[in-house]
Amino acid sequence: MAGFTERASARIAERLEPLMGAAHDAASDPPVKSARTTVVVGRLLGAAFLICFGTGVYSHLLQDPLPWLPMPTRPVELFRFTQGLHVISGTAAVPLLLAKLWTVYPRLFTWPPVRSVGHFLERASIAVLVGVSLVEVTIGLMNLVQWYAFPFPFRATHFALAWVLIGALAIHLGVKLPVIARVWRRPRGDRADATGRFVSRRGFLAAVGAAGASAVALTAGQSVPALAPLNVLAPRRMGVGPQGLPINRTAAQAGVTETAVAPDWVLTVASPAGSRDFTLDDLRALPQAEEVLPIACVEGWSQSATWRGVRLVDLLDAAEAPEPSAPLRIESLQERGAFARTEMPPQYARDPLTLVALELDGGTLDIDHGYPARVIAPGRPGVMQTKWLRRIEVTA
Ligand SMILES: Nc1nc2c(c(=O)[nH]1)N[C@H]1C(S)=C(S)[C@@H](COP(=O)(O)O)O[C@H]1N2
Ligand SMILES: [Mo]
Repeated sequence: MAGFTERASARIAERLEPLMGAAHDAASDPPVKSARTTVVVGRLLGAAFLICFGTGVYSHLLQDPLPWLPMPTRPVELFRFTQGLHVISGTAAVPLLLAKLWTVYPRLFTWPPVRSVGHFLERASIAVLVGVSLVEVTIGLMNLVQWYAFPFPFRATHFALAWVLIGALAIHLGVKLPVIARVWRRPRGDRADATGRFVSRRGFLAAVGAAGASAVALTAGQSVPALAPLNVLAPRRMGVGPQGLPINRTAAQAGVTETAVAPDWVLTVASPAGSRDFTLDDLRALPQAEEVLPIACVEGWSQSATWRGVRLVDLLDAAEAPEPSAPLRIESLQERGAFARTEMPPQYARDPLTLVALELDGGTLDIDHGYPARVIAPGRPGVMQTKWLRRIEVTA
């Protein structure tokens, strides 16, 4: 048996040798595949991943708050900024990741696959890093276009894999530190020889840069107003939608086309002090306030709008509810789905900018934007800006 496996592996190694030899030549020969190119692309990719990680953790803390870590409500556009950055750097990471893999791929198949324990750990961390990176950017892009063709929940998976990716990246950087240090220490002039290798390497980096820049330029307009005209790839367009604002889920998709326009609609505000129902006319009779606040979707699109309605603090006052010290429970007319119910930590509930909005940009809320009433609060992800309100509960 042992003899058989030995003979078999010897034969496989024999067959693979010419291939591996060619791969090795390819890895060491073309200047574009030099260590320097790998380090330069790796630096950018590492930066993109770190930005994605930091902004991703921030988004998770907003959506799954830790009780002892209150998140800021200002600046009102903070989440719009961090999430725009998240999606922009994730998009830029795609060409960088492909370029990085291309500069090293022959080495991913070196033979023998494992030389020592250290070598095994290095290769295992790279296998994890490559696999997880590819999955992260792929499901991230699929989420942007709302293509949920995978059998697992997006957010939990994307978040868990992000920690694996950052861990594998830390190990990878530790292992590669000598190479990275060598490249960084060498004086700039010595980094290329005089035979034009520099040009081809520069050409490669320029091509990668151009690919990254166009991927960003053609999508960033979903969150950066100045780039809006260039946005041809992102699914949501600034200014396009009912009342000039994109929609994430329509009233029809949420199954509220009838309940939202029912004549007996009321908004219930409940607290330990009791419960009160407000008709739409009741809400309109309360003092009205106007605020400019963004909808900032986790999927990367965002847009500012002028909202008008009742300040949540005024509504809670009118219902004689105590000042909230625990998360408010907010319920939508929508019956199913993850966003039918949300929780609002007290710092948003007490913030004077938080509105129960009845109007958008000077007109009655479109049914797709949450008619008759929706929440709009400063600094929160779009998914928490609950539409088609039914009930607000202050818990003790
Ligand atoms: N009830 C309910 N509210 C909701 C949603 C939803 O699916 N159901 N989608 C949320 C998401 S993900 C976003 S980004 C915003 C978008 O608001 P808009 O469609 O009015 O632009 O609404 C939020 N409010
Ligand atoms: Mo969203």
